[in-house]
Amino acid sequence: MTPDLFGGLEDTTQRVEALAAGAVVLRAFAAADAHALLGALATVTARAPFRHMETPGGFRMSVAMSNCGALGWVSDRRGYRYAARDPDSDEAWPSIPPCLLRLAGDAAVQAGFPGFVPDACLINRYAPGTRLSLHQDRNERDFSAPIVSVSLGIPAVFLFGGLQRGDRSLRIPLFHGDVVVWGGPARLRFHSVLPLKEASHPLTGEYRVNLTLRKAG
Ligand code: MD3
Ligand code: FE
Repeated sequence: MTPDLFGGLEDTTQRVEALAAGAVVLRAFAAADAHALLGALATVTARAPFRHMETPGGFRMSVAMSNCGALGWVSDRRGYRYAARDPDSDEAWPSIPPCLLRLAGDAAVQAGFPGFVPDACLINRYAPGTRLSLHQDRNERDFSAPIVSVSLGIPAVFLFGGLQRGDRSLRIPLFHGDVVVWGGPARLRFHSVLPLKEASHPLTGEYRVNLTLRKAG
């Protein structure tokens, strides 16, 4: 445990946990870079502010989202897709900050996916009570590339299911600094995030921020 600047204690011990074939949790892998990552993300979200997208069925998503990279994930009444421009500004998405690109590549190497160069990063912001319902990530062109996810701020419980919607799921708590790499046979597994509990973190306040780095195009 490491004392933080705010009188708390943070577990900064890096550990590798194999979750399933193709899925690896790198505990606290991003802990040392978290401050720099959040600073770089503030620059991104000043240009591409968080917004609540609409699902194709007309519901407002409770997770607030933005993107960086050549492509960004968007949802509206027309469906889910990747787009080169932010529909709110009609400008290109900000580029992926170099510290984030480096972290994602390093994490992918640790998990056995060398040469991972993401072109899209979805930024999800969760307030307490926010959830993400069961889904697969299948809008990307090439499922042979993994997805690298970085969790920052307050904790969440992630449910990791199977290849069929009704398969049983594993409950995985994700904490500040945890990085997960999902590739190979794990790439198309269903997953969801349970409603977040009220908490606060010195670097993010009442929020959890999750970054998913993808090769979308
Ligand atoms: C397993 N995000 O943005 S990250 C998403 O915590 C998403 O915000 C969640 O699911 C979040 O699509 C979960 C972990 C994650 C990301 C992609 C996956 C797990 C995955 C793709 C395949 C299997
Ligand atoms: Fe997902």
